[in-house]
Amino acid sequence: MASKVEALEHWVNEVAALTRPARIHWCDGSEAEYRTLVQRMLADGTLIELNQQTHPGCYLHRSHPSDVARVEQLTLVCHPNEEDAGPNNHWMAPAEAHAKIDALFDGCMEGRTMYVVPYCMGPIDSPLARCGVEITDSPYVVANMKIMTRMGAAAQARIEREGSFVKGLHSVGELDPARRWIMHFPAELSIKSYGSGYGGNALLGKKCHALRIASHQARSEGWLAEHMLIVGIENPQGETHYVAAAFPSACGKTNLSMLIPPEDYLRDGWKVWTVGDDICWMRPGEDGRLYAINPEAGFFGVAPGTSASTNHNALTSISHDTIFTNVAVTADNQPWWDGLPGTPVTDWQGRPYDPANGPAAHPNSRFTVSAKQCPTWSEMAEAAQGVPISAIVFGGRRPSLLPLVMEARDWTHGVLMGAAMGSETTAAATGAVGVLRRDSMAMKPFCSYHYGDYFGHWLSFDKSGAKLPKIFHVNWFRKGKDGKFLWPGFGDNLRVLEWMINRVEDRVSGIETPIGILPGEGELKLDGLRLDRAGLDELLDVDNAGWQAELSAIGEYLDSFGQHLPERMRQEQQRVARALEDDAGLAHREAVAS
Ligand code: GTP
Ligand code: SPV
Ligand code: MN
Repeated sequence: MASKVEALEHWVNEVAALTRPARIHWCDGSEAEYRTLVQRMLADGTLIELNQQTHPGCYLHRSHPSDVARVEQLTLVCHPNEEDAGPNNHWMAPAEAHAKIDALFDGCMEGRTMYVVPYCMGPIDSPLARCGVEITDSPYVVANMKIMTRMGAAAQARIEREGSFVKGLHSVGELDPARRWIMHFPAELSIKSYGSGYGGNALLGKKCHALRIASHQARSEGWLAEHMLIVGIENPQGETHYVAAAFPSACGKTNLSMLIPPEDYLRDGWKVWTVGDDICWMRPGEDGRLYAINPEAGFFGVAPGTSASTNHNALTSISHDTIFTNVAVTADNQPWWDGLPGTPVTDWQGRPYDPANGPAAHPNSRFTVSAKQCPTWSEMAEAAQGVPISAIVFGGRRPSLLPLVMEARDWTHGVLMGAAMGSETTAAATGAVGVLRRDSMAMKPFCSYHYGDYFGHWLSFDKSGAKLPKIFHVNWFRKGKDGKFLWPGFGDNLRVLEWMINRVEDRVSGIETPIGILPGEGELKLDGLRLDRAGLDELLDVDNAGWQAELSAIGEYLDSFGQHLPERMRQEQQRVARALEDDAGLAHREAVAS
């Protein structure tokens, strides 16, 4: 049997024999290595220097215009058994998939450098962390992996100690959408990605490893790998509650994870601590609570909309040592997108800016920055045991029906709320934007196995001795008749988080409704907010007829998971549907009686 060290070498040699690079570079993760890479990319035009007076250490990368987002239709999970992929994934048989993509990898690195990138997802000494190695021919990917993960010698040492790691093979290929695949082999703990240099397609530690491979591992090992931010909310008494929240791509995770409290909250001494902005791995601790780590070390955040008024912490984080991808630039070479002052002169494709060509910065333009640069970065983000989670929040872009906030009556109801999540699609993936689709637990693009089994896995955490977090659902994106958002959002979302924590601490009682517990009169602190009574009523309204239709749509959606759907989910959907019918009946009898 090959020794643990040999396992890695053996695989690297195998890949080199297939891709035939001119050179192999083993990354040590040092600053010197990063600087050398940057210099090389500046020389060949992969990176463009931004204004070093205003933005020291900041560079711009322009991706191929057809390679600007995740590509869900080209993203496959390759389980030996098709059934395991479920209707929520695209599937291909492993042998066929390997053959298809290996043909593309054949000789694809000729004349180029192959980088071997060992990385650790999570604090390097954490038992919850997991390691991987990405082999790539893209120095841009290496530089991003350096920022986004614990990359280099320490990770390699852990891999050589443990022996097991996720194998990720990546090549930018020809950047031709017709020769592009993002393939996952969960049973082999391996990923093969060809033909894209963009974010979630190419930085394999992120969505490919930390969500798709990890969700499969988590299922068999009894933990959860989720598309969630982690934020600590410290009250004026110095008590901190950690909240994990799942919103689909471009629906507010980064913003909520680093929110700035409204003036009066700041004055009272509230503080917010960022632990993670995109991915959360959690498992039950000895005391029965769920403990979470952020497997990442940086932020790959949406640039448009990031401004001094919406997310000052993000703006401060990206004022230096940041890689920008597909943003616009100003006349004095500063990065620019909608929400920033200044005027764009060059668009994201490097053309003179002309509004006729669309927005100056691509709607899915991004920044890559070390989490350590965030003013609210929590020291607990480095804690090996993770942070205890008090509340789990689900939410999406729902222009109507879904109230500002509601609480699940128990874990089973909460799992139904997560499964029923819907959201309007965004620019984070290619395809139409603004189309409402179900996106259970914000994991539609990332759960690598059958959603029915995934709901069952979620339900399995509800067992004796468990001290589970409360589950909530929020909607920051409800619109009024004028088409404008009813809720101010951003920093003011703390008002909703405070209510949740008050519920966790049993300080407020809420109001029970058929769809869940909503804030009672006066329980949401709204002083100083420009929100009229009618707006608040609309935000907290329970439209019985609308909800009955929603429950029936949820029932149909659950049906699509067939035999894999746990019976408890079906029963829960029926319970809520019945409660709505009873409530409508009651309201009708009251109306007749009066
Ligand atoms: P991914 O990185 O793709 O997973 O996105 P994300 O979930 O981290 O979303 P992000 O925080 O980057 O926000 C995406 C967009 O939503 C930005 O344009 C934000 O300005 C906007 N946004 C975030 N929070 C709110 C909010 O509370 N209200 C409103 N109206 N918009 C918000
Ligand atoms: C998302 O789309 O949810 C992201 C960006 O966080 S990417 O890394 O491209 O997946
Ligand atoms: Mn994301």
